[in-house]
Amino acid sequence: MSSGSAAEPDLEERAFLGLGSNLGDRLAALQAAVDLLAATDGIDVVASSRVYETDPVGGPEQPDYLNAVVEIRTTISPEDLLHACRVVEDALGRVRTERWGPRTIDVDILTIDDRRIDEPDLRIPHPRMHERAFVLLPLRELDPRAGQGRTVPDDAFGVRPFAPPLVVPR
Ligand code: GSY
Repeated sequence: MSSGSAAEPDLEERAFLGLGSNLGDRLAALQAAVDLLAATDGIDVVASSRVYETDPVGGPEQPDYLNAVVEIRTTISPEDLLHACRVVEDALGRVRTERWGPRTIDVDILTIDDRRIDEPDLRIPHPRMHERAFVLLPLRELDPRAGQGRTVPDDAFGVRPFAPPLVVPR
């Protein structure tokens, strides 16, 4: 949802968010996250990758994930964007227990234009995005230059197309 006056438009930035779910109705959770993000002031969701089913990476034994990446335009600060992602996670019933444990929904900021941020709670670009095929493969559908020159570790674990792109509300 856009905000800002016609006289003085807010500066828009292009960002990519990684979505993941491995509990409950995983596809419904990813779509609900897109809908809630799109309903947030200062965030326009413009595109979604396909949805992939992926073997879990790290943590305890846990169910397979569904992962996707969405592209947004945003006029809010990185800190407010992080807050918005957490509001969406909370609204969809995410319980924060184990760090690498299963979750109903995960919304991670991957990049915001060329920004580099290194705060304890907010590291942009996401520090592990280039090591994770479940992030890099869907991201490259939307931004073919992402992780250029790096080998996608797609043989390290399974990343399988599962569903078409999530519906982007207009
Ligand atoms: O990093 C987000 C949560 N997560 C995932 C994930 O989204 N997909 C896969 N395949 N493995 C994961 N391990 C963690 S933690």
